[in-house]
Formats: sequence, C-alpha cells, structure tokens
Amino acid sequence: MSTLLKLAALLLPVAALGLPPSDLLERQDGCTTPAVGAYADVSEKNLPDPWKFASGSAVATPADFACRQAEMSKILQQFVLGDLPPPPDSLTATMSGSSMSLAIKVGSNSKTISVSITKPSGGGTAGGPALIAVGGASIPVPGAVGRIAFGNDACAAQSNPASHGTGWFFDLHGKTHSAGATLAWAWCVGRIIDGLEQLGAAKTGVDPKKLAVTGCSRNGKGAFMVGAFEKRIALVIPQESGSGGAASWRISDSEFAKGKNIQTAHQIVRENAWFSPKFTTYVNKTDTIPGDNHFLAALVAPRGLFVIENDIDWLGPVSTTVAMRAGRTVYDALGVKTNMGFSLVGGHSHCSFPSATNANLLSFFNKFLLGSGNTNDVDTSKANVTMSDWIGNWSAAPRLAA
Ligand code: MCU
Repeated sequence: MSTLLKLAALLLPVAALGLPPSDLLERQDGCTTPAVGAYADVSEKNLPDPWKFASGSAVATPADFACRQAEMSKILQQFVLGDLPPPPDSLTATMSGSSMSLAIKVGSNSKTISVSITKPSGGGTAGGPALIAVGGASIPVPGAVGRIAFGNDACAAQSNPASHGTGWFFDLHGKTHSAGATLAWAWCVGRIIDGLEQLGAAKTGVDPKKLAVTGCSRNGKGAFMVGAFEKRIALVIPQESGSGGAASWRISDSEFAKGKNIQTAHQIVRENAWFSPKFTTYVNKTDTIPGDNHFLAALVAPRGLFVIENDIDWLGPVSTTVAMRAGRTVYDALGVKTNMGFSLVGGHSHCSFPSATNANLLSFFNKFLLGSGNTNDVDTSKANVTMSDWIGNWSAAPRLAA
C-alpha cells in the first residue's frame, strides 16, 4: 500500500465520524479490522445470527456491522459462491453512440466488451438514473430511467453445470476460477460501473450514483448477487429469484422434507453453474454453512432493496418469506426498515409482474433513483410462517440507527 493510501485509510474513519449516521451506514467499507482466514463449518438449524460474529462476539456498533457485512460476504463466497476477484489491473472505457466499450486486463489476459446504454431522458450533464437489466427486465420502469443491458450469459454461461468456466469472466480469470456464474455476474457488472465512472455522465448520460439492478428467475438470483456484492448499486430489485436468491437453503430443505416441490441446494448444483463448485460439498448439509441467503439482504442494507417473489412452490414461498423477513429485521435495526420491501403477490405466471405491485415498486424507484418521496412499507406475503422457528435464537438486535 502506498504511503498516501495508508494515510487515507487512517483518516477515513475519522472523517466518517463527522457524517450524519445515515451517511455513516452508507459507508459499507467502513470496517477497519476485517477478519482474515477461512470460516469453520457449524451445526446450526436456525438461520445464522447476523448480530454475532463467527467468533461468537456481538455486533454492537455501526463499525461492527460493517465488519460483520465483510464477514457475511466472505462466508457466502467460501461456502456457496466462490471468490469475488478484486477489480481488474486496467480498464479503459470508450463511448460510441449508445455503445460503451470496455477494454479490460487481468494479468496477461485481456478482453474487450461492449455494453448497450439507453440514456435516461432529461439527465443533463449530471446524467440521470439507469437500470441495469440482468438478461432483460420484467418490471415496469419509469420513463425517466435509462437502461443498461447486461448480457450475463456472455460474462458467465448458465446452460448446465458444465458451463462453469465459460464466458469473459473466465477468459480473464482462468477457466478453473472458483466463482459460480451469479457471483461472476456481480464482478462483470462492477466493470460496467467502472466504465460509467471513468467516462462520466456527460458522455454516458448516466449518473453512476443512481443505478438500479433487476433480473428475473435465474437472472433474479444474479440481480440479488450483483446488489449484494457491488456496493455502488443504489437499488436492487431481484424478481422471482427463488432458490439461491431470496430463499433460504435451510428452509427450502425443510420444506422439501415436508414433501413440497421446491428447489433445493442438492438439486440446483445438478441443474446449472450458478454456484461455485465449492458449494457441492455442502448441498446435503446446508445447516453446516455459517450463513444463508438472508445474508444477501444484510449485504445490500442499508441501500434500497425491493424483493419480488411469487407463490409458485418451486420458488419456495415459505422459504423466501422467512428469509426476507429476517432480512427486514436487519434493515429495521439500522433504522431504515422501509428501505427494504418484500413483495410476494401470487396467482400469476412466473416473471409476469402483477399490476397490484406497481405502486409499491414505484415508491422504491422514486426514493432511490428519482430522489422523491418515501418508500411504502412493503411486506405482502400471505405465506404461513413461524419466524421464531428460524430466528428465535438470535441475539437481540442492536439499535444501530441515529
Ligand atoms: C427461479 O429460477 C430458475 C430456477 O432456479 C430453475 O430451477 C428453473 O429451471 O428455472 C428458473 C428460471 O430461471 O426460469 C426462467
């Protein structure tokens, strides 16, 4: 680390203390003592407690929570997702018409990617908000929001388990890199944001501080992963992501044991390359993982998160309801409960957006991308769940808000 960087690292926490608490919490990189090394297996029937470090000590302050977020990220990478690489060695962005080109180098590997941008209307030189669509968007999007098309299959393929290693992520990092496709997509979206930042709003039309991400189904798992692992996204809208997204591995196993036609960890690794080859070790013993998918919501917190689900058995409505309500308790402790909404409106086909959800979704676009109004307090699930069965042994949540 250069002397300048060391100085900046020392000064940051001091400078951050002067910020209002909401801004302090936005600084998710505020952990000055991140844990290092590998995490041990556990034996935990409940959802792992977000308020307790793997070491057993309590999460009591905003700085602790930033460190716990770093830990939750590492846990999901170690057991389920594979490793998230650091930014590339170099990236050069150019804009031509509506196409952004990214020349990326990692070690001796290089790749040039092109990304199509539909500029937001009326953004001026400061740029306007934009939605990154993982494989396309299946939600209504306000007219003032631009579009960025992310061709996730080209980044990391998702045809079957043997797809692992195919795509420009793997061309850059090597075919045997541990990342599953969904985490690889998060890294690739990070490069799109690098390009937007480098070129600036005057060229791209996009304000990189006003980005949302969405995707449905398999691409909804991706949208969730992008939001959880790429902190520059302001609003995350995973739609019908089900297993591996909004659903909990543990609860889906429990529902499966009750005879439900639900997607589980042991099935999903045989279907596709969404998760790391490392996950295979754990798919028949998910209660030994010191994390679960409520951690995804905890990693997005306190940023905007609007989780859309459906009542289709395969997606696990009980599993998604419990995991996402658990996620909302984290937002609540941060004093921003309504920054996360959970919308489960059933009775429609997979990835068709129910119009009953329009107003709630719009309230999230308005607050996080268009800068107006407050979000509605959204939890529309009618699934019959007993939260205490899954989070009953959690420590009392600290109050981390102002
Ligand atoms: C919900 O996402 C997936 C699901 O995980 C798969 O099991 C199924 O085959 O496809 C869903 C999907 O992506 O549908 C478009």
